[in-house]
Amino acid sequence: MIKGRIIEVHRTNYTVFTEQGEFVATVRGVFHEEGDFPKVGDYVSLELLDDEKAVIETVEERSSVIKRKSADGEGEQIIAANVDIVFIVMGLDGDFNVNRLERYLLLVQQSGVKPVVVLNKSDLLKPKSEQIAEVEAAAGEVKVLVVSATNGDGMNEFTELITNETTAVLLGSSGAGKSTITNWLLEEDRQAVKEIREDDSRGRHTTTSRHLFFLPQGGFLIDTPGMRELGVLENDADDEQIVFDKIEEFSNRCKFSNCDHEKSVGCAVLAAIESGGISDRELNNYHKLIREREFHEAKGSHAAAQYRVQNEKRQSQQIAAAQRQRLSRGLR
Ligand SMILES: Nc1nc2c(ncn2[C@@H]2O[C@H](COP(=O)(O)OP(=O)(O)O)[C@@H](O)[C@H]2O)c(=O)[nH]1
Ligand SMILES: [Mg+2]
Ligand SMILES: [Zn+2]
Repeated sequence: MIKGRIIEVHRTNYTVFTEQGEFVATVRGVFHEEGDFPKVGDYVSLELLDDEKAVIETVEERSSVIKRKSADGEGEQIIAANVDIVFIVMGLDGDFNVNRLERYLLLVQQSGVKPVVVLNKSDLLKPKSEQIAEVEAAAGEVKVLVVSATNGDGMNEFTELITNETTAVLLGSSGAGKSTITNWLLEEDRQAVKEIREDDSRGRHTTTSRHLFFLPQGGFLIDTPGMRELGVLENDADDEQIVFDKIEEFSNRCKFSNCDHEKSVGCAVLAAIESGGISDRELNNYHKLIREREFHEAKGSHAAAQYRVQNEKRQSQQIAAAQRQRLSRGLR
């Protein structure tokens, strides 16, 4: 049995980083409640099956969790585990919305984790002092950074808040610039950033899942998709994404975590269709979206695999050693 940390949660399995590299892992049938299942950022013990596959046996007690209420207001959904700091990212463009920011602040403070407000895209508009004053008033004691993830302005202050042992999470609506910040911190274009729609400043949901990265300067960073993290719908919301989120919420309550929502027993999605909570058309769109996303993810991981091969020699072993060192420290 070895220890590892969850890098990514997929529909039916998990990517886990260990001192022996990355593994694709499933879970044993010992997990019952949704909240017991491994989440991004969790430290786990796993049994290796071969040099790629593993089974997760236990999840270590979490030092903190960032969670949101489900869209129906009943359940809770864990966004990330073992988090030290949350950067709430908001664009100084059409994304600017102080009420939404306040909801994010509340969510992070309720988790007992330190929030920092990041006003991004300072290059785009001359940040009006009244915008900043408004945000500072809403933030109270909470630190407010004004940055540009594209030209790096203010980003030093950002990196100073992340040490070797820090696990940081980026929250904020789609298009705020979270993936651009991630790429800036990674010093390479690992996260896809998509062209913004001109009418409403929204990005187009290019980040499809939460992912934990090792930062070259030390520490961990979790990028999140611009989902409606608070279960509260925003203005100008993307219909497709709303339907997607809605069905994902139902699917959290399916009996089996690898439910296909097509014919499986105990499927909460099919039950919602029966009761009229989801329409057939919405479900068809959902399946289509899942296929598209899986296709893009597969393409992405293929490119990533090629990238790794090409860089194997170039990649300094020092970085790997430093990562292992940090990880084992994190794992005690
Ligand atoms: N001008 C400007 N554009 C930015 C900045 N940060 C991000 N963007 C753009 O905003 C859009 C959405 O960025 P992305 O990182 O995908 O946002 P995410 O949805 O929060 O991950 C992209 O077109 C980025 O190029 C910034 O600091 N300045
Ligand atoms: Mg993104
Ligand atoms: Zn189902």
